[in-house]
Amino acid sequence: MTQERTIPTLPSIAPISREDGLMLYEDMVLGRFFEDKCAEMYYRGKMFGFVHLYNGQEAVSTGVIKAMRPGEDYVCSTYRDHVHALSVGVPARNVMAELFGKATGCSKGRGGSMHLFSAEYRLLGGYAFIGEGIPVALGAAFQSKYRREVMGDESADQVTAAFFGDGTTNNGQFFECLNMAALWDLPIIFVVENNKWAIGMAHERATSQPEIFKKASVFGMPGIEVDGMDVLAVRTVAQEAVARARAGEGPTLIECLTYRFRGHSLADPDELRSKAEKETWLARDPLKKLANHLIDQQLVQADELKAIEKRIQAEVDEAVEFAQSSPEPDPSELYRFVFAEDE
Ligand SMILES: Cc1ncc(C[n+]2csc(CCOP(=O)(O)OP(=O)(O)O)c2C)c(N)n1
Ligand SMILES: [Mg+2]
Repeated sequence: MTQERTIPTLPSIAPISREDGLMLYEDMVLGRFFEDKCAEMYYRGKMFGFVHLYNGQEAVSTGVIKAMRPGEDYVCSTYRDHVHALSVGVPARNVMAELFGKATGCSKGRGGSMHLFSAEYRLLGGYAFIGEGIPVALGAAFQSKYRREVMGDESADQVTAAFFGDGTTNNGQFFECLNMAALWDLPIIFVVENNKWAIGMAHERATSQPEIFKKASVFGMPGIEVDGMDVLAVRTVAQEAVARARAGEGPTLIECLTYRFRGHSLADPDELRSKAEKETWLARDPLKKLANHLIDQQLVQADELKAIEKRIQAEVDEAVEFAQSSPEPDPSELYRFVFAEDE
């Protein structure tokens, strides 16, 4: 078992409304059920290629993206991208179809699991190379600022969120982009999903300073650590960072302490992590944490949450039917979408 860090707790969590609580729960359930369905399809031999699931990390995607203006603001992901795509609003059926390589997929069947993209929902992509998305996100943040300040476009107040893992923070792009974002006060949030592992490499064995949020300070940027299993805590921190970015006050680094409940990818037998470590984190399941909180606060009743789960399961099942019955991309269109087309 790798060394445990003390989980930070926010001094006061902003009260949540019933409406927001249900919205956050629904988004996390969608992420979880979607990924469980992917695992089922993969192990039944229906889905191929590398598939990296997000189970356990849902509070990060939901907490950050739902604090933004999903579909208007920009989100940049990694190869672990299904749930980010769902949180920004890409319909589950178009994400699932992409995983089946179908023409109805959000990347038109050209991308697959690691390359989800949606111009409509401003999802800047999933990326197979680690750190590859960070400069892309930086560019999106730069163009918002440029359009607003140089071209006088008042509507260009979009914020960009770049998601990436703990292991990725040892790569050069991370430091280069932190530097430029701070130098130019860009409207960007760097969201580190510290799940303690980079495939089979434990975080503390790979980095000289395991507390990643502290790396922000050398760039003069706020760095915050947050319990990445607590969606309300993530959301509170993200709301502050989004407000700062939108107000032109520059970037923030948020380190979310989280854990993946499955192996690195569906091809990983997950034999390196100890049973004790896995059990400790499974007991902190972010879905259960939010459900218990909403029930304790008497904002919802258990059967309302059950009804949401039932509805989402039907949505995920429908997504698979849609994906399976969708056509393959037409071979005559092999070279289409390599370059942008005029509308
Ligand atoms: C540039 C580059 N180097 C190496 C790899 C191989 N690789 C794939 S995943 C991974 C670990 C990344 O870990 P982390 O950033 O913590 O993300 P997580 O998988 O935990 O979400 C590595 C090294 C890669 N994809 N890209
Ligand atoms: Mg990791």
